[in-house]
Amino acid sequence: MNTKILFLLMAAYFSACCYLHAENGYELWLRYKPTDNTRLLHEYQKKNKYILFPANSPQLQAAKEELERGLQGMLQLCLNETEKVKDGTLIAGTLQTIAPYCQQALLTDSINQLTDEGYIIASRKMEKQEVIIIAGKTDKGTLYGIFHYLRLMQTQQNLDNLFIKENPKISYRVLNHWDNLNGSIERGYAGYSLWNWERLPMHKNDDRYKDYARANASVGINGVVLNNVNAEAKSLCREWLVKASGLADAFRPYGIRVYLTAKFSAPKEIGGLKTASPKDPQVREWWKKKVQEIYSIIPDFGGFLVKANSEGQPGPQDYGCSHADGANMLAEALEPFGGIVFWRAFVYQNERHVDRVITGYNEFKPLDGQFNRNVFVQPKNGPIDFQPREPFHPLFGSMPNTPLSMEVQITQENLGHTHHLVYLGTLFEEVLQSDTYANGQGSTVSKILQGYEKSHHISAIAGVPNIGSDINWTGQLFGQANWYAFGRLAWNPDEKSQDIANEWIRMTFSNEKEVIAPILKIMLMSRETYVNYTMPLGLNHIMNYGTHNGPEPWHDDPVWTAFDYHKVTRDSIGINRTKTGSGAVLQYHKPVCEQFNSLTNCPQEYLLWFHRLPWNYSMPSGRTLWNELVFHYYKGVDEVREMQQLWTQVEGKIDKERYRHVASLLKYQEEEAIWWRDACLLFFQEYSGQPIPQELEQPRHSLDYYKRIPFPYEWNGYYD
Ligand code: GCW
Repeated sequence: MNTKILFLLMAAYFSACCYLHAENGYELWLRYKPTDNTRLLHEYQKKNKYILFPANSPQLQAAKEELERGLQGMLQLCLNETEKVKDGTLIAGTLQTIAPYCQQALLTDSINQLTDEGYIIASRKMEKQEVIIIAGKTDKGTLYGIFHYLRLMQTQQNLDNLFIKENPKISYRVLNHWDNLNGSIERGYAGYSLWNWERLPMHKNDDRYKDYARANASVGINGVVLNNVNAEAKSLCREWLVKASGLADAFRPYGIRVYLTAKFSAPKEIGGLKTASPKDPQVREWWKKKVQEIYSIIPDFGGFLVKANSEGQPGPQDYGCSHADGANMLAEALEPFGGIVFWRAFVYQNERHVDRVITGYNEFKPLDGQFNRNVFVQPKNGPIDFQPREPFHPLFGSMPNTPLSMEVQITQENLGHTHHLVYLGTLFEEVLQSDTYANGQGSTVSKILQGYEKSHHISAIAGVPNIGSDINWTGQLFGQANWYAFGRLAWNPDEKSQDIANEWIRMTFSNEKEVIAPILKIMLMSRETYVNYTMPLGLNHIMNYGTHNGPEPWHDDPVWTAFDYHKVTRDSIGINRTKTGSGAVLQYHKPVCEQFNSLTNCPQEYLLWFHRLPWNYSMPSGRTLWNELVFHYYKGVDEVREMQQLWTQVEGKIDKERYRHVASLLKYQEEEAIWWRDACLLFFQEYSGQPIPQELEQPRHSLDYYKRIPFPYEWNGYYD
């Protein structure tokens, strides 16, 4: 072969390798790149020289495979299996599989005290040999333990003298996919649904399913609702159940159960009955039979998620029955199999004179204690609808006799879709750490959710994911951090969002300080930045009516309009929800109620949520309300520019591909932030009649221009 051809072949081979190794984000936070700290590398290699890990179940096999992947990637070690303890042995399993070693290490009692999903990671000296034991009470616990152990190395922690004992603080940690059966995703911005219904159930051994399950298991997510809450009854037909069983099979080794949404009218739509009334014995019987059928196809089926009498969905109220009547009918059918009902509390009236903020509480609070023991009532984190900032939902702390699950949104429906970098860990933490004062000081939402574990032996947190068929799963790479943070907070709702971000950065990018510091700063400021340039000071729901991205405070339609949310006039802006207004503050316990009610004590972030104020109202900063609003909108844009600057600091320190991806989206975000700022201020200025100070960069276009331009992505789902 002549040298020229050889050279060309080599060049082709080389570029193919580069292509294969290009960082496209597919590996998420499970990249297992070689440990670049030589001291730690040697230490890790020494401690993982031998593996004693009898894996006799699919979950243990999954755990072992993950361990192998991690050790190979990070330490370039193959699993060197041993049956005898030697120096540097990693022992993993359960009391069934590694009992003698646990006994010898005096760990048996600690393991017995674990919950079903808990684990221990402990360094021990055994027969003078250094070993590390990873033991769960169950196979699943061991799997979680392995992920934790790998995370220690991914984040370059010291492995000396380990003693980690972990139990999840919440037992149901569930993703609520809004995936439609035709492959589209309601409010999904990262491509199409991962579920390939056409190929299911035959083609279930798809790596994409496996990698999805690995990612979930790595953060402890143990349930996934496969389909949209705006449900189709046909998902409960036998044919579709069989398809769903393929996914259940694919996820089972990773400790994940599948759930389905249940359309309340299913007995009519697919069961041939004349009614779906909970009062009708035939209807109740139909659900029982349907549930039996489901368990015959999916033996570990999780249960149902239901959106009823909300935004046009059918429900028990259609038959003069309550939410509890409806939920209990399904709960009774599921109970013999250990299944659960998640009954959503996201309801509001169509009458615009009723304050939307108070309706969920008003409908559900009177039903406290009337639900079966396998029912969760599931409010969203706030009382409106996944806005960039809301006070916590007043049902938290008000339903002591009914386990509540909290639903958060990971997909950025109202937070800039996938073009805006917004780390949601801080948003989730803000609501989890809000003090409800239900049982005195310290009754945070987090404690309320955890408390149901003691009182009702179940507890839950749900998240609407941002996952789709895009190669990097979430569209914007930083969307991955929101998936990650959701899982970590569902496992332990008292974890700090900052620590979670730090961990994610180390696993996703690098352990180098120069990389961590700027990215951490970006992440921690990003949510407040978004609030600043879109809906500061408690404003909300002024985004585009259809897409929910981009400003449309002028939206005025016969149904719900932006005016219902800001109520702007020439005199004032905001909504009076105090005791003299809609009374929403009264749904909170004292002293929260008094705090929100008082103009001077109300946190500034919620000011216009609870109070209606004149434009010249004097703010604590000394500015008028108008000038304060201007200040926030401009600050938001400045902060996006700061985020861009910070991002340039990692150029050359991380791979080109992901660097460029994020840089390009940050530019896009800046453009949209300016759009938000200009459009909102020009619109509100029509009412305030006050100027945008001359020294500030003036709006680029007229209000008329902003009202005319199309929204970038006309979403054509549910509302069309
Ligand atoms: O705010 C709305 C969303 C809908 C969604 C609904 C809900 C699934 O815009 O797309 O429907 O919330 O949570 O049920």
